[in-house]
Amino acid sequence: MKLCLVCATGITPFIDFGSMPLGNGFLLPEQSGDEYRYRMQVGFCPECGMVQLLEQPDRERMFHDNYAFFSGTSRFMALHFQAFAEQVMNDFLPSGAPFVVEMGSNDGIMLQNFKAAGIRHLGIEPSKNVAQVAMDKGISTLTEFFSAELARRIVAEQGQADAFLAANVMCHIPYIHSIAEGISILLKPSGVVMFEDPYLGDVIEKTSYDQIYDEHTFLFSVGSVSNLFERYGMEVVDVQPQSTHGGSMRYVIAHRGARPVSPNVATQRMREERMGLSRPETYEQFRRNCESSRTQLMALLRDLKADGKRVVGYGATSKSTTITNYCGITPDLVEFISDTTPIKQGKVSPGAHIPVRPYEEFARNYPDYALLFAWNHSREIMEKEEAFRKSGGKWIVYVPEVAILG
Ligand code: DWN
Ligand code: SAH
Ligand code: ZN
Repeated sequence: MKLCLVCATGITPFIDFGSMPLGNGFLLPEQSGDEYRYRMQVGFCPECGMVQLLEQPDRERMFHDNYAFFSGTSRFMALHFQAFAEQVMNDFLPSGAPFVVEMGSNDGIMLQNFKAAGIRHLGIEPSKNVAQVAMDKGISTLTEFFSAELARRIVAEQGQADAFLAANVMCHIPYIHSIAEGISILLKPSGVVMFEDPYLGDVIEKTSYDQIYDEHTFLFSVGSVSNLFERYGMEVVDVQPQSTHGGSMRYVIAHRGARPVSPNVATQRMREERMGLSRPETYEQFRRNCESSRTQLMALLRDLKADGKRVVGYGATSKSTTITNYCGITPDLVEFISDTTPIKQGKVSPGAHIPVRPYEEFARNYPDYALLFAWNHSREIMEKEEAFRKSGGKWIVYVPEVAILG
């Protein structure tokens, strides 16, 4: 039996995806013979409420010198992080010379705003290629994995932080105790932690099971996050739902007693109870919903193929690795996946080996249908792709339900 990564209670899986490749493991066609795989199973801890992967690849397999995801590929996300940074600067930073630390700073999409405002900052980003983009913009970055040990070193060399920020990375880290301890060491007594990640409640409500892949160790809720940080003398003082990544939650955390606790925290915890997030049956139902979503999507793709229609994927997301492998989508059903990220182009998708091609190939010869793998960016993409729709092109989506838009 596997043990909960937070409280060491024995847990059993509620969904087993079987053998899976790396979510971001795009590979050259000639490398597709010996692809790395691991067993992807998800469990719910009845004791502390944490939803988590039971097994995961080593961190160096996922985050390295050729990491495939560059945060700056979405213009809307750049605006989102600009607003996030403004909130931190306006509402949380003390006057004087504050110090802001961000974990998982990637290409500097968030910290560039602090740099522009002349605020002392430090990014911690182990994937060297994306960190290099940030450093080229003049953003101070350490190319290391954050941990309690690194926190001690930062305090010794640069002092404690007024704000510790993290977006879409806290939920990526199985050695979460070292992270929470590190934050408690690094944060000034009056400091604030703000992080956001895809929200368990949205995943359950929308059957967005593609948020489950190797990098996503945890699916957080206010209940499970509160429990985790309480162990380190901290508390959740506010929660703010976000529309990004298909529904996320921003958690505001401080040393216990340092800041007033917003009523939003208790309200959201009550909602979580009503959604059934602490009941095992909720996760059994989720598994059935995933199975039914898969059946519907495959029936649709097979019908379109039988009708001789061309279907192309839009956005070679990490999430799409879960969809293509769990559903069994092959290159005869989806011709290629269009993506604007140079490092993904010319490669094939993990496991399913669907070619990834530059965006221009999509625009040059529109398919009949575009399967929207980057559904979390649908507003941004729909705005850009008016011409596709006007030409008669239709979108296929699968969150919250399998549907054709057009
Ligand atoms: O949690 C994570 C989030 C922040 O980013 C990481 N573990 C990995 C990654 O997840 P993802 O790959 O599912 O993220 P996105 O943001 O959904 O990826 C969008 C993909 O689509 C990128 O490869 C860029 C591409 N894209 C595009 O081709 N045209 C994106 C947009 C907006 C576009 O217009
Ligand atoms: N914050 C960005 C990037 C999210 S992708 C955004 O929201 O768009 C997750 C990032 O976290 C990757 O760049 C990865 O290299 C980094 N990461 C993974 N483990 C980490 C750790 N222990 N410490 C710091 N960064 C880490
Ligand atoms: Zn637990």
